[in-house]
Amino acid sequence: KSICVIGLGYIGLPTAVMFANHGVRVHGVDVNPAAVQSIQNKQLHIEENGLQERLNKAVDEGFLTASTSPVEADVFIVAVPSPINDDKTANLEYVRQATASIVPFVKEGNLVILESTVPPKTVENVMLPELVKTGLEIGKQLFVSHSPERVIPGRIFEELVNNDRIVGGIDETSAVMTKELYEVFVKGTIHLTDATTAELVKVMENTYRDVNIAFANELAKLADKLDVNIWEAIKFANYHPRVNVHFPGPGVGGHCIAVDPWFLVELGGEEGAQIIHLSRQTNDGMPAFTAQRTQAILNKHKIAGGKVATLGLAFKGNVDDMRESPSTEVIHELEQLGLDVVSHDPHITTNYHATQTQSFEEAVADANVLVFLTDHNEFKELDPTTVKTSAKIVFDTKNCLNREKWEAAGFEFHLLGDAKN
Ligand code: SAJ
Repeated sequence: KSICVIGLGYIGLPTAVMFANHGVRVHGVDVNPAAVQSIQNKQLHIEENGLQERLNKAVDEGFLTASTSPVEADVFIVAVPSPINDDKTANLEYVRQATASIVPFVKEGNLVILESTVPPKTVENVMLPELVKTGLEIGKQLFVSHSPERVIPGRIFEELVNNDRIVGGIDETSAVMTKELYEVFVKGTIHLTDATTAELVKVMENTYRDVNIAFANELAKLADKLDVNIWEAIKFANYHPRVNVHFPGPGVGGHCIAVDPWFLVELGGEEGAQIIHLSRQTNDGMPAFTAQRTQAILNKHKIAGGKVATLGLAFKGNVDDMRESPSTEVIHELEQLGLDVVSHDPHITTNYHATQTQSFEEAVADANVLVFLTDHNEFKELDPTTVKTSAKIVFDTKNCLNREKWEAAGFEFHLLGDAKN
């Protein structure tokens, strides 16, 4: 079998590499010539544990090639972005264009798989109208399915292999063909269903997480009024066998959880998706809440203006991805409050103003408060006795620091969701 993967980003590239490492001939396609060239040169344009060595193997053994236009293959896998527009409606242009781009190369007996996360009915309403242009009879001569990726950045290779997969076919043959393909490397169970159910399942999973995090964020704000540490309360609640409350933070970022729930809001309208819509608003309000808490800390110390060191720009710990990062919003809100903001991230070298970030030492040196926004291991492992900063005030928004250690080192410690300070 040969596979043509359209889109060589966070999902397409690891998937392409994985098949290539299992002896399948893979051709990767990306509209960005720089991405294609970097893959040919075995250079990574994204950071992911284990990707470099797997890419080297795939290219060196000749199983992975790349170019900016598709080639003929037995299977086409579409893994392109499906973002939202400014008005929060789904932008399916990339999915449509990627599908259109393979039409001249698709032959009888081929299988087309969509991996991108999309609003339910996208395969039916966006892909199939393009694929009928092949002149092939869908479900008889051309097979189509949705096999949503469900891997978490940072642990993609582990999860690609071990997670269960949901495969939805436009008919049973398409689903079975897709299952047989992924069995090359998937050890988890592959569950078969129809395409629309698979689309909904994937969007549901991310929405479940968003709603649950919004619940945690709401609880964090309530805890502030009660003088309770919400992290401790959540830990105790989660000892219950049927409770799994997620964790609060400075906001929800990434290209999935902060995006996909809008697909359901668009589908349901104001009436039909109220909880989902409210959760999005709660989570989107957390950067402003975080900035206000920072301001309150400075006010308490009668520091007017003031310099804030924002530590962590990535959307979550141990990744280099800034897409939809709440840190960007927090910085924006702090600047709106008239505060001077410096930033550092061990994984990112330019901030959202596209200017160079500071080193940790530079960022904290004369800051009035250190605000930790991302739970990178580098931050968790910091030895506070070596941190040289004038004001010695810390605000931990992710509960990622060891409070006792920082207090023992002479820092005043503030925690989001804990009003004790
Ligand atoms: N976050 C919280 N509190 C939590 C958990 C996360 O505030 O308790 C924040 C994170 O800091 C981050 C955001 O939420 O800003 C999203 O992070 P995440 O780790 O929850 O998820 P992603 O976006 O990295 O990956 C998700 C995963 N989906 C689920 O766990 C249901 C992953 O499996 C999907 O493949 C991925 O979305 C995707 O591509 O859709």
